[in-house]
Amino acid sequence: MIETELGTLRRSHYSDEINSSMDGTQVTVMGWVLTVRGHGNISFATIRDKNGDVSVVAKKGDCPDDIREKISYLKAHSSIAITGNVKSSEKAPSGYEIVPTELRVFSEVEKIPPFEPIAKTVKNIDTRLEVRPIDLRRKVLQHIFNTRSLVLKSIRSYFNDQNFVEINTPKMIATATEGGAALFPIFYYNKEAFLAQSPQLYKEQLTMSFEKVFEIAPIFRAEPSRTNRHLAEAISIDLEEAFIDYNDVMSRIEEIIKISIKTVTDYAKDNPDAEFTIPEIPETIPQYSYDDLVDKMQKAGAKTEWGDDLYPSNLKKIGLEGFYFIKDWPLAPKPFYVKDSKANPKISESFDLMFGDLELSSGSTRIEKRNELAERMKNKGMNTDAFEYHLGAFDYGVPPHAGCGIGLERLIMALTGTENIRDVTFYPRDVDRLTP
Ligand code: AMO
Repeated sequence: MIETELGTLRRSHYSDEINSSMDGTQVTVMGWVLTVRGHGNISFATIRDKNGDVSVVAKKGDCPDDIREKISYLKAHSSIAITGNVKSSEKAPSGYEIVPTELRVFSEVEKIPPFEPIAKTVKNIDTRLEVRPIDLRRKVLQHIFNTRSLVLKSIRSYFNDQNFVEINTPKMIATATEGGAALFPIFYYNKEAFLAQSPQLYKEQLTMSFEKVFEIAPIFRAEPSRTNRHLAEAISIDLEEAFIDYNDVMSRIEEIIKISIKTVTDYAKDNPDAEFTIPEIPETIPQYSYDDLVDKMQKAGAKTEWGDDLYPSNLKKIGLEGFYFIKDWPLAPKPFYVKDSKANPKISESFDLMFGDLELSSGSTRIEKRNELAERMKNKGMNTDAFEYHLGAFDYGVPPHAGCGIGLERLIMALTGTENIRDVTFYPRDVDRLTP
């Protein structure tokens, strides 16, 4: 009888904690079945755990017959434990194999997965997303999501080292902050409310008390477009700081990008099979003004006017690559909280961080005076009464402040050379997808 319950059995080693010098040691490994092959009197299996793979060789005479037979019938993905003895082996990729003495099959797989667990690429992303839990077992994605987790850890450490306070702001809110069109309405008891597009107003308010704050949390955008760079639910790394302006925020972003690149580079060194395309970063990230780029685009024959958005196709035309900032955007299309340039009221103290034609972040100096903020809202046709909960804070002295939001998924795309935003998102949400 092959046991099926975990009971008191526990793993003794992860795959990477065993080596060929442990010849004869009894170990218990746990994981899921990657591959199985049977040749009459011998069965081979590869078990994968979160750190790597273990080869199991069940040979007639060396291990109980029922275990050898059961192993030969196992299907990929079954979740199992094997207790056995380590045997050094030159043939095994890790230099050792396990000769099993006990097997537990916790959950047997009934289905044939729509793709091999060892598949490097699977053409149709929807096929993968439908069975996301097992898609995420593939090595390519394991590397991406392990890296994503480490990048988040290093960014959090950066903020902690710099004495930022980690905040959490409401995700069910009363008013739009980034323009009205891309909002998800929800029922909030008997009122209409929205999913937050950004922690914008709350993070600004919190600079009044904590000065330096950051939040890493979902933002919700009812994006109507089907692209490889837009999600309906994305993770934003937001920072906001008192007594600084947008130039200081760009310096912080530069540090964050450098730390993130180092994290990915270190990971790739430790995991040579992670096939990332890691970007280079110059000592200082170049800064281009909006004016200069419009000029360049016009000279390159693009049909663009001052005031237009800078479209990816036009950015491509002027050959901008890698990381760069576009700063001093026209004020008019910017959200109401963005400060105008005192030298030229048509221009804002704002920037976007770009990677090629992909926008990774936007940020700005914010307005800190109530009358200016209310004026901007009115000019944009907004109802200031609905924002009194925010405007009211400005009656009590909001410090000069600036900040930005960095899209985590887009950052990971840039850091690893991933083309589709869905491949850096555990469970992507878009126009067509609300499950799994
Ligand atoms: P913005 O709207 O530019 O600015 O968003 C900031 C960053 O968030 C990411 N992002 C997205 N990523 C994937 N899918 C989406 N639909 C999506 N929308 C945004 C991008 C983008 O650069 N409140 C300001 C930030 C600030 O000024 O502090 C804001 O939300 O990488």
